[in-house]
Amino acid sequence: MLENFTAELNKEDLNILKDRLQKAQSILIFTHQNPDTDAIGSTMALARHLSHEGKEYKIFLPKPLIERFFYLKEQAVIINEKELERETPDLIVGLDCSNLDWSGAEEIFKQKKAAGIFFINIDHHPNSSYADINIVDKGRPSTSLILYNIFKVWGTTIDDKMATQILAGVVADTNGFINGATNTEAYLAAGELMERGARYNYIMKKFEKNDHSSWFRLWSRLLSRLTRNDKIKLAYSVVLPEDVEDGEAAVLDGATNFLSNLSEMRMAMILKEDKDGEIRVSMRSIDGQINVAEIANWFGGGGHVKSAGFAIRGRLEREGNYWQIV
Ligand SMILES: [Mn+2]
Repeated sequence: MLENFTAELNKEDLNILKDRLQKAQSILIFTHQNPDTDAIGSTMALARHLSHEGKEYKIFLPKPLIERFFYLKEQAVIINEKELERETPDLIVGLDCSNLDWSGAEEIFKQKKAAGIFFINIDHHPNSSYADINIVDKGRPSTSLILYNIFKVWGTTIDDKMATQILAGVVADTNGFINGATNTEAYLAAGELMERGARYNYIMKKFEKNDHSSWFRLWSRLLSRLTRNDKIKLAYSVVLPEDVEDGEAAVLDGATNFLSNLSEMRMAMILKEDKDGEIRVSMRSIDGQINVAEIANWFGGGGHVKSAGFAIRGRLEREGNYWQIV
């Protein structure tokens, strides 16, 4: 059914990827920092494939996996930055990560590149092509779907758990099949993955995040702080450290998606201050004219034309009707 989608992938790159995965004695997988569902879903789907193949691999995550993603995880060795420094894998695969400074361990990865370790990059963001082989397609709804198409070309076994990992990435990156990334491929692949046993209802339940009792308190604060700059048509609000119990990226993305419903504005932005003195900024282009990926890249972040983010050090302070970073 989806041959037309797999046709867009460069077969030569896929052969090199297959060959490298087969020959590697040790593989390291990484994704972007503050990983979202597509980052974890695609990472775990590749991990599951490697387990089926009897390959040895480790996964780098700058922070421990949060509870919301437990249903996607594999029994893999997960290493932190300190442990990453000591690793000397034959092959490093990055998933859903647009450039190395978004990995959470830029310097270490650059050292490994300089040491001659082979890098492969699989992603659907505007991407810096940091690797030796770059399997990047900006038109794809999710990185997990690129991986799915690679697996189909290879004839890889896709069991129900792997189908769930892949579909979770699609559901999250299409915001439940409603945002601009939603296309025919997303729907067709979702149907195929459900036939393969993906737990669609469970993914949707996890995705809706209605189980947070702190959710309403957060939303009421967010809306009370909603600020509009009518001159540049920017709507923004802020999340302070005391508003959220855990540092879930979902809070940020959900809120920015909500603000992007303000159709008379050109751009929506949420600034979220973390307890460790970092401010994470999530942006959406409402009119599609402002390229928020360019703004994010300028601040060392990443993302898409219509949806992007970055992080800076600082604190948020109210100044009259406005908020400023101090
Ligand atoms: Mn993604």
